[in-house]
Amino acid sequence: MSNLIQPTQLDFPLKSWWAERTNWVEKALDETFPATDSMTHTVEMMRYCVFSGGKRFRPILAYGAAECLGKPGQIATNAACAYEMIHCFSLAHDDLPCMDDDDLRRGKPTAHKQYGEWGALLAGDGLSIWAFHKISELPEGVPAEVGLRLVQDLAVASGHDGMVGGQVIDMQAQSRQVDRAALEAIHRAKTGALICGAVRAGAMLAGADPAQLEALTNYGKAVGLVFQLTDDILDADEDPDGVSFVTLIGLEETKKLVEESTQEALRNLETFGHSADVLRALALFLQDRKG
Ligand code: GRG
Repeated sequence: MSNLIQPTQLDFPLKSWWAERTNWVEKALDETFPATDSMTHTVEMMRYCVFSGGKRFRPILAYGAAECLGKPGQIATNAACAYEMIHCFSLAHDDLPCMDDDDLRRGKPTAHKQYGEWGALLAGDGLSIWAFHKISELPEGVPAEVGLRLVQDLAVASGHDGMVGGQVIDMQAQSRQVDRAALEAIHRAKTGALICGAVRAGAMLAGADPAQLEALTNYGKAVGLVFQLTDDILDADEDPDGVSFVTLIGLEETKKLVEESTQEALRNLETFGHSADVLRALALFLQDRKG
């Protein structure tokens, strides 16, 4: 298909851009939970969940959305921290024996292997609660109504209609058959909602108008789906019988869906100029990601 937008058409320095913003969010997270001699055991455990080598993809999207609208990415730092805190809490809980029962995460002992089940639970709880404080700390000049919407959005993305709800359906699906529509619904809620929420947060902080917010929300939904589909592809060898698109529709069909959803993401950026190249580059990177 000759009209597909391909990575080579973009000349965006994604690697260095990403590395710089990773530093921004990690510095802010470090300041939020400082590693001092007198830090409590709670902070130590929360730091363990947050500083164990994640890609920081959700913060990266929040920064990208803000910059797409011509604002300095830094305005999204508190929101970026909040979405990363929710993400890290979800991983600590997901790894617990009552859910995935994993011993390793990012090559290191999972939170419960390091601190026991109560430690992983409470560190996750602490992160999920502080995320709401962090996102309510607004950069100068951002109206309080935007702050309210950010808090509500974070609750929607991570709550019963978003990540938690998706995880519940996923847990139920382990013991019953799911069809393609049900699996897509799980993916969109469990993984996609937080990814889309991060995009929307960056956009709202940058003062997106309703049309821009709608376009970026659609972009966020599409990349959220691509993220989970590519996760299914990357996990296919490790868990050949798991609840995944590769198991359900096969590798080739899953790759086709990745390509279609990537193009859907890119179509939603058509009304934006070169400032959206960062989001285009992120969508294209995601389509071919190897980790
Ligand atoms: C128990 C209240 C309560 C909530 C927990 C466990 C849970 C709800 C949700 C789990 C959601 C989950 C684990 C989704 C998986 C998403 C996913 C693909 C994670 C991997 O994300 P990456 O690749 O990870 O961005 P890194 O390591 O780079 O940060």
